Amino acid sequence: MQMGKLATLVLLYVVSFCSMVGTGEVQLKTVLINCGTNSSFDVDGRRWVGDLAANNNLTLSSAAAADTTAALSRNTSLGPLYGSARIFTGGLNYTFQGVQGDYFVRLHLCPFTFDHYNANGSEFSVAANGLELLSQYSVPGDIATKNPDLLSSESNGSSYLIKEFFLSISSNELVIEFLPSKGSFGFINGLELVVSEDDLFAGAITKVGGNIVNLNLSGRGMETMYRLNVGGSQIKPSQDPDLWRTWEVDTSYMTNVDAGSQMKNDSNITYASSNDSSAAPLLVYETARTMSNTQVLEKRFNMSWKLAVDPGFEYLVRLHFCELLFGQPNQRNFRIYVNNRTAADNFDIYARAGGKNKAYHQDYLDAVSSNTLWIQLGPDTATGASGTDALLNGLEIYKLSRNGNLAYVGTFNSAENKTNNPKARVLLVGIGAGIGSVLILALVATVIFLLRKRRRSEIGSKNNAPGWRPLFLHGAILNTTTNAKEAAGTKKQNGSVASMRMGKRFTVAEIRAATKNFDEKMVIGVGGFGKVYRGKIEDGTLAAIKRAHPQSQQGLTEFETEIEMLSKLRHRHLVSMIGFCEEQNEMILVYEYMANGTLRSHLFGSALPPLSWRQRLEVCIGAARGLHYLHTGADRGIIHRDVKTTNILLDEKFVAKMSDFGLSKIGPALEHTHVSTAVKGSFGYLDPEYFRRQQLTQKSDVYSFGVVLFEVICARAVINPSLPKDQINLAEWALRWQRQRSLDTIIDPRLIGQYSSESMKKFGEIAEKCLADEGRSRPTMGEVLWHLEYVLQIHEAWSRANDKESSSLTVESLKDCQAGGAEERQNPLFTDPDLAISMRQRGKR
Ligand SMILES: *[C@@H]1O[C@H](CO)[C@@H](O)[C@H](O)[C@H]1NC(C)=O
Ligand SMILES: *[C@@H]1O[C@H](CO)[C@@H](O)[C@H](O)[C@H]1NC(C)=O
Ligand SMILES: *[C@@H]1O[C@H](CO)[C@@H](O)[C@H](O)[C@H]1NC(C)=O
Ligand SMILES: *[C@@H]1O[C@H](CO)[C@@H](O)[C@H](O)[C@H]1NC(C)=O
Ligand SMILES: *[C@@H]1O[C@H](CO)[C@@H](O)[C@H](O)[C@H]1NC(C)=O
Ligand SMILES: *[C@@H]1O[C@H](CO)[C@@H](O)[C@H](O)[C@H]1NC(C)=O
Ligand SMILES: *[C@@H]1O[C@H](CO)[C@@H](O)[C@H](O)[C@H]1NC(C)=O
Ligand SMILES: *[C@@H]1O[C@H](CO)[C@@H](O)[C@H](O)[C@H]1NC(C)=O
Ligand SMILES: *[C@@H]1O[C@H](CO)[C@@H](O)[C@H](O)[C@H]1NC(C)=O
Ligand SMILES: *[C@@H]1O[C@H](CO)[C@@H](O)[C@H](O)[C@H]1NC(C)=O
Ligand SMILES: *[C@@H]1O[C@H](CO)[C@@H](O)[C@H](O)[C@H]1NC(C)=O
Ligand SMILES: CC(=O)N[C@H]1CO[C@H](CO)[C@@H](O)[C@@H]1O
Repeated sequence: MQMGKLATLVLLYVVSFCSMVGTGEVQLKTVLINCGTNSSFDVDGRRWVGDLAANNNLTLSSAAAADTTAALSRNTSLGPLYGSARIFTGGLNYTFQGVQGDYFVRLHLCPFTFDHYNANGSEFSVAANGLELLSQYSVPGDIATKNPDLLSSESNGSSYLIKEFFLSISSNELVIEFLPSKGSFGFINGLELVVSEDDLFAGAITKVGGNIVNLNLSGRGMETMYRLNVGGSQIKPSQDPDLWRTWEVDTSYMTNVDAGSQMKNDSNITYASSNDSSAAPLLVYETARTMSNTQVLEKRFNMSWKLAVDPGFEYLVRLHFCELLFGQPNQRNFRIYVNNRTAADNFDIYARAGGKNKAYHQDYLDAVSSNTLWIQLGPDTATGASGTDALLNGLEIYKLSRNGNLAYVGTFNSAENKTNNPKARVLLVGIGAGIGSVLILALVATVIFLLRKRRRSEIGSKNNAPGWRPLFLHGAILNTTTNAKEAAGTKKQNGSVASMRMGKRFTVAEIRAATKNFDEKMVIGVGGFGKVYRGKIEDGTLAAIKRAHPQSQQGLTEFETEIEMLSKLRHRHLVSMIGFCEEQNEMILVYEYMANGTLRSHLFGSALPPLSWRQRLEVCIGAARGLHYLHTGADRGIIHRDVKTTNILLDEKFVAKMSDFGLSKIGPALEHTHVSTAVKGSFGYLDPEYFRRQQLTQKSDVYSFGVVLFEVICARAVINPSLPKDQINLAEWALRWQRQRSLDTIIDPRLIGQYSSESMKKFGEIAEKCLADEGRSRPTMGEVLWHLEYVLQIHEAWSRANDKESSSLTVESLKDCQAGGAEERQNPLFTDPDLAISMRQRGKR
């Protein structure tokens, strides 16, 4: 009561600029409040006015009389704003008259210890004109989320944060309402309102994976989650003098900083459209990041920003672009992914902005259910642009309110955890609430701290590399010195995760012993990657030991891919890995030894006895089964990318196994039909569609496998330049004969007499289908497998009738065929192969 009578304190408030709004009312353009003091000060030409200073326009609610103002008398490099605070144990309203329109509202918060108030124990909620901005919010908790180091260090002015919101105010009045949690207190150091006069977020916006919508912010609010100057340095508020925004450095949000290289403008930049000028200062567009390496495994992950967000909200993603290099369109076309979905295809900055050095921005809207938002840029090789590099200048992420709420309270809600000890409780709540909420700007007091933070986040970003790459790889390969020790350790503890997933870790000494110090006589193969040796490992087991060229960058990449793939894959028809060695700059893989070498060596060019028709069929079936597993076994499937007869290995029982996963790729995600990639593979086997469009699908493997099928029956090289022109390329040549239904003319003469023409006819049809021009007309590996098994059955029936071949078939592989066959045959679509083929042909028409 008394408090009420003490009355509404009408306090001083200074406006930096005033202008007339339509109705004749005064519109406040900038409001800068220094809380908990009556002193004012100037920074960067702007005046911050004490909330106790005598004047009008700001109304502090009555209860404020009970508040404590803290003259913190601390001298931090953070400036005078953080030298005072208003501390409240009950509700507190800051009411501003004369605010109408779009405003950035910033809450400046800097933890402290004052009297018996320790910011550690503070927790409060904030609403603006009824829109909930923060709920049960703990400043130290929020800081700790971003940087746990800070929690243990003293939170007494060493860091501060600014929570920034974008509000559309229609009522001419803004009430910012603070409410401490029960038994706790709240504080505020500064309040900042900056009007945004342009329609900063007006207009159409593309929903990721959907239609174009109009973003209507009336009645809604946004919280700035991230504002990054991509490829450049931090931009201070004073360098963005219209809206006084801070633009952070982007590196700590990149999953791989090395993936993007920085770039600067070489001439003046202008805005693409005059109404763009407030979107970002030109400084943002002067720097950019482009891809530094176009040879990475998965292009989509080339430049990736991984941003922690609160789940369950819609986010506005604003990308700032400015073409700094090319003077014409179609030089740099790329693809934009938001949370792994394509937001834009064939994005050409030059075309969209209308020229070089034109500052331009593009907005996307996406609902996010997880607590991470991925922004990824990669080349769009499908469009035939001469350049496929991607570029980004700036990135902003805004969280949109949902049902009048911007606040996110983490999952922490349990009564058990909410003890009566206010300190403990608040600390826990702080952490819980902080999990989802994100500190928009954690600026740091000292350079030392800054450096520490950067180092941390860099380490963090390495460890947070996209999940499809085994984490240890980075540590292991980048850190060879410590690995010698680790290796010894891993050897002893057999059950370690690494050894389970990866097989044994060998020392170089062991490898040298196994290969007689890399004796040339032990070499059993040479490839792009390096040499393959035969060797006896400790228990006398024979192994194939693949050693990468020491300096080969390609080797490193393929080595990583191969380990990654093989560690995921276990299949009877895939060569399995026994272990690896990475020590003293060596990259060595140890595989099971395949006694009978490559399929090719049994087809032609060697003195080895020819394979029988049945053996050839079994080998093809085994390889097909391995590929079928690759395509369908893993989550998204894997594309081998280098299917050829030298990559099909035969063990002592002539069981075929696919090998060499150095070029393999994870297949396209469900919503994509292909993976864009530079063309790799082997001539003669290369899918022409893949070559033309540079889009990799599982059907590219099917094509290569079709070539393998022809190679198996023709027993000649896929490319033989010494032959007449029309015969050089096996695929073209054999296909011509097959189309004339006279494949018999060109098959390996050593097969003659041991096959039924029925089985050969079917076999030729399968190969022909695999070589269809368009990927979608080709069968899947599963269908190929099924048809090959059918061919084997025809052959078996025929041999039984002719009693020509008795039982060269190994019992084991027969069992294998039958088991797999039964599984495939359950598919009602393919009860009869002829039916299946004719159905596909109908589908084509
Ligand atoms: C405000 O200023 C007056 C003098 O101008 C001073 O007496 C008073 O203590 C100040 N109040 C606070 C809270 O700093
Ligand atoms: C925090 O700063 C205040 C004001 O400068 C000082 O009184 C207090 O002792 C400091 N607390 C700690 C824990 O350093
Ligand atoms: C506060 O620090 C600034 C430099 O950071 C210095 O110029 C000033 O004298 C200091 N003030 C006090 C009261 O220590
Ligand atoms: C603050 O304003 C809201 C409505 O705008 C009101 O419900 C609340 O009681 C006010 N709080 C105080 C402490 O005046
Ligand atoms: C805040 O809490 C943390 C964790 O309990 C503690 O280490 C730190 O000293 C506290 N800070 C202050 C200023 O009391
Ligand atoms: C925006 O929504 C409000 C109601 O929420 C409506 O009154 C207004 O007309 C809408 N504006 C536009 C441009 O659609
Ligand atoms: C980069 O652009 C800015 C803004 O237009 C301009 O001031 C600066 O001179 C440009 N830099 C170069 C090297 O031309
Ligand atoms: C770049 O801008 C500066 C002033 O900002 C101007 O003096 C100069 O002529 C401009 N250069 C070009 C090439 O337009
Ligand atoms: C911006 O300017 C362009 C033309 O320069 C115009 O078409 C567009 O409507 C304007 N956008 C807004 C939001 O004013
Ligand atoms: C208390 O919180 C911790 C983490 O903060 C959580 O693991 C635990 O399950 C919670 N207790 C209950 C009963 O929910
Ligand atoms: C996007 O891809 C990354 C990397 O593979 C993965 O970690 C993340 O979970 C994916 N996010 C979504 C929303 O699917
Ligand atoms: C509503 C109100 O009191 N507005 C005042 C804000 O301050 C300007 C001058 O600074 C006055 O002219 C307004 O009347």
